[in-house]
Amino acid sequence: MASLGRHIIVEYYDCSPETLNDVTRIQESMEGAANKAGATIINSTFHHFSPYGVSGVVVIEESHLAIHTWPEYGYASVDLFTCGESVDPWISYQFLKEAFEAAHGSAVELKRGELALLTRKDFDIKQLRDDKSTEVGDPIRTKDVWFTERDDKIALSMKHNGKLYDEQSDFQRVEVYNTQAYGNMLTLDGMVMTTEKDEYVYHEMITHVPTLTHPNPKRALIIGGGDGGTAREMLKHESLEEVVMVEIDDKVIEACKLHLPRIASALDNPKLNLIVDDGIKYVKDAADGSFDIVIVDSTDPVGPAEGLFSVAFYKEVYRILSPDGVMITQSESPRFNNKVFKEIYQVYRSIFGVNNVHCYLAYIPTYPTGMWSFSYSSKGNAHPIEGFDLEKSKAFAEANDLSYYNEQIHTSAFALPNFVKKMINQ
Ligand code: SPD
Repeated sequence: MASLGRHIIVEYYDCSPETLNDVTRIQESMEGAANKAGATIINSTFHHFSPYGVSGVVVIEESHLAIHTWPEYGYASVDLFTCGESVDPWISYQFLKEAFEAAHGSAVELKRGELALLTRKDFDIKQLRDDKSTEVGDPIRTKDVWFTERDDKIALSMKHNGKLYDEQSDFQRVEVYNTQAYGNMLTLDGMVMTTEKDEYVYHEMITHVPTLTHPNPKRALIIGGGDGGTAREMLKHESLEEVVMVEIDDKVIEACKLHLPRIASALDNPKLNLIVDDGIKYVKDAADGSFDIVIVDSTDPVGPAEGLFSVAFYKEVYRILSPDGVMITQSESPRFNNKVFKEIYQVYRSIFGVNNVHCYLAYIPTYPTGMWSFSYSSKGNAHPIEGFDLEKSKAFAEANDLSYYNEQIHTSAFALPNFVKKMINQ
């Protein structure tokens, strides 16, 4: 052996973009490549980047295998670094070429630690280790596969055990991950929509704030909300005579019924009028004054939800609200989505009037920055705090055993930090 290690620097071209964007498959392939070459895996860690790309490392007893992928170019760069005679990195090279369906690849082998250039130092191993670590046992194997949602400044990662659902619908990429900390999680185009463990915050706050404020709500409309959480909360209000939900993407409904059944539990409730269609069109065709509450439970303002953040759409919502009607929207994170946040409040005020638009906050750990905002806009005089019936709200929260919402949360949610007030000139 003329060197301590062999390092193959690899380029794979014209690979399958889908494979290169699938963190679970990449991890399995890299671990498979290590096993096939005769290596012993110690640990591995893999990240998926939003909107696409995967990075990861497999640490082996004989050194490491590392990867970074650019699905948009069908390109992967890989380092295969092994020490010792028993592992052949070229076996890994061939294995990965097939796994990534690469049309062609190129590789350069470097000798690392050429023995001719090294001088062996004598030292007593006992001086470097404590007594316990001199006992050689089985290596501890850990596995880290991460989903990451990020923009260019902030990232949020969650470790997961794999993907349960992955479909490209006509509108967006619909995925469900089994996360280790938050249970099953729905993502749309790589953005976290809801998780089993913290969904209640969003769904209780988007629903009960307007429904317990409006003096006498009878008809409610949910635009979006395909996971079913908002509908589930809405149906807890027995005084409502009609709840209509219009979701554009039946794949979202399918994914949630299959893998987030507690959130989707109301989707088959006969009291819910579930329509799979374009919410913008539905609102445009609805009669004047036909709903007391309209909840816009949208994704972020990219892709299919973009139109749900437009002036024209909000004007139509205003038109279909009854005289005391209330519109609620999820209005993004003041810190993370600051531009959209400021803009939409200007738009709401131009339509509903400066004094009829209120922002309230809730804390959702799996959304970027954890601080999430909702807008409350009333067509009439239904003020969210003045004259608010605390007793009714308390009784409702208790009777339904709610996890986040109560009468104190209702009123305190409208207390805004100064930086948020400033952003919306309040
Ligand atoms: N970035 C997260 C925005 C999520 C808004 N909608 C969530 C849908 C839950 N019903």
